[in-house]
Amino acid sequence: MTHVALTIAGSEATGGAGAQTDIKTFHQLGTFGTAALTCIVSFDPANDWGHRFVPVDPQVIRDQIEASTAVHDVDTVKIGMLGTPATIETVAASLAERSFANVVLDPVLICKGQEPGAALDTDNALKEQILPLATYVTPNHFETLALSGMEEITTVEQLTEAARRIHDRYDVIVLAKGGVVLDGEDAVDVFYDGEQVVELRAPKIGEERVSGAGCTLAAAVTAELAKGATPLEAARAAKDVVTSSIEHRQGGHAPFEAVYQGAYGR
Ligand code: PXL
Repeated sequence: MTHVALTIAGSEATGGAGAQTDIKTFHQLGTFGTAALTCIVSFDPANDWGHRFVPVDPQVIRDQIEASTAVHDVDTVKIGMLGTPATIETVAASLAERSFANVVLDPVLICKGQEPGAALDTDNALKEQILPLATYVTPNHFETLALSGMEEITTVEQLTEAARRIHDRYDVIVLAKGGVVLDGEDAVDVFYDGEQVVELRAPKIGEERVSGAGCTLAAAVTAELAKGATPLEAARAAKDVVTSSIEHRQGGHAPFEAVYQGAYGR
């Protein structure tokens, strides 16, 4: 039987991020992908590609998670964008009702197009209700600052300190992403599981962020864990998947490009 991976995430219609990215990554890594949608994001070409955001009704989110977990034996789940405190409460309750071996959280804290006030509520709800249920978290530079409480992260040493703090505060495995934000030739991520600190490096491909890289990393970790990889093996494989997906990125009419997972392993 093919291992199943479930994502609980938002739809991003252009296929560059969110649940679409997760499903593509799951498939590319040989898992059977399933998705419960939490919100619908539609970029607005007439408004600087801002995010038009519509939450999915909480009951419908519950129904989707129920359907997916009733059909399949799911032990590994990825949490992507949740978007509102109501959605967070619903997903937290659905997670708590079941026992997943692996809950990989991509702590998407803010999204362009959301009210700043609402975003603060959402951030707090995510920290209070979802993080305690997560086993593995993949924060980007901004999210690492927010979750660690550090004032600045400009070096790999600081990124490592932040990963330690997040692990100690929330008792989760941490894969903290330096991305293009830290200076230097390499894109550095730091893995910390409470015992070992491992720096994962790959030469930077340009200095621009590519849409969907973070979603792809967390989804690849999820797929690898679903197949039985150790947390560190999953992190290493995920780094390779992201590097390949950025190398094979897809341009379009928007001012940003999007990852493409389809070349990995071919
Ligand atoms: O990359 C973060 C992200 C996650 N999920 C959804 C998104 C985005 C960014 O656009 O739209 C649904």
